[in-house]
Amino acid sequence: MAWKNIIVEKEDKIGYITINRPKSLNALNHNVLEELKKAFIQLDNDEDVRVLIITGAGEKAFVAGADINELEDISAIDAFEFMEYGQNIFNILEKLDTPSIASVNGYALGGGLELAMACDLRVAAKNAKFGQPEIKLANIPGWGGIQRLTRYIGITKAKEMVLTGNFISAEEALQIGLVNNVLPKDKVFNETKKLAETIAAKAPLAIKFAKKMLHGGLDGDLSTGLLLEAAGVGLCCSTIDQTEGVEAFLQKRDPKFCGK
Ligand code: CO8
Repeated sequence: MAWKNIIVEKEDKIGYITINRPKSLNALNHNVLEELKKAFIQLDNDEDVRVLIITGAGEKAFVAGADINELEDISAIDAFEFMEYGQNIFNILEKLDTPSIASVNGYALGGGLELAMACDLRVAAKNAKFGQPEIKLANIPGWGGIQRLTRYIGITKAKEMVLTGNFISAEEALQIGLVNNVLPKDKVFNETKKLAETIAAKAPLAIKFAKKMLHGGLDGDLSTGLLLEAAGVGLCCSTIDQTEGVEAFLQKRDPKFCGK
């Protein structure tokens, strides 16, 4: 497929998606979202890809939000449908069997933070800034920015970010649990890659079930989550990779996982 707004690459079990509109700080319009959806599904179905890394092109931004040009004069119904459309794509990303990491190389604002939060992990450059500034446009986040932010950082800080629209630094994002790591700008991509390689070396079915049980548990109550976990352990016990993992440990060698 010829991509117009994103760059899609793969190398050594890692799929890379770069949002490529640096002049607009990688703002998300309909076309970008549609391409992202196709890329997520394509790379998730690619057996050679075990982890996705998502980043933004250029020096300044991961993604500076929804493309505000598309929001001018939008009707209420079109805005509602655009929000549902984006939610659906970010839900797809969050629930992919293939884990994803956002390499946040600059601003992650509005839809940009919502995209980063739909990834499983987030690694940020020291200069990155995070915010849900929709309130400054007299509106509110609509692609999960209220729901996911509250789940990640708690009600107190989420309310502050959503009601003020203020940006927070990468260091603060680390302190409040919004990102997994903060690194100097020139190291962030390589360190994200190392993290991806660590996960890519694990058994993919165990990764898939860990994600499923985590999200299934979050959507329900504790006892349902615990039941899912127990069932997930049982499922992992049916895999060749789990037998290999245990045998390799007992034989004091590195495991060779086959993905079955
Ligand atoms: N959409 C479209 N273009 C953008 C966006 C965006 N979200 N962000 C930046 N750009 C463009 C600028 O217009 C500018 O274009 P040009 O060079 O043609 O003038 C270019 O990118 C560079 O931006 P700046 O000159 O502004 O760069 P600065 O370094 O001065 O500032 C900021 C960087 C702080 C990131 C600033 O660009 C900014 O505040 N951007 C907007 C951030 C924002 O509000 N994001 C949320 C968008 S809304 C959203 O995500 C959900 C929508 C919910 C519904 C809302 C309905 C109204």
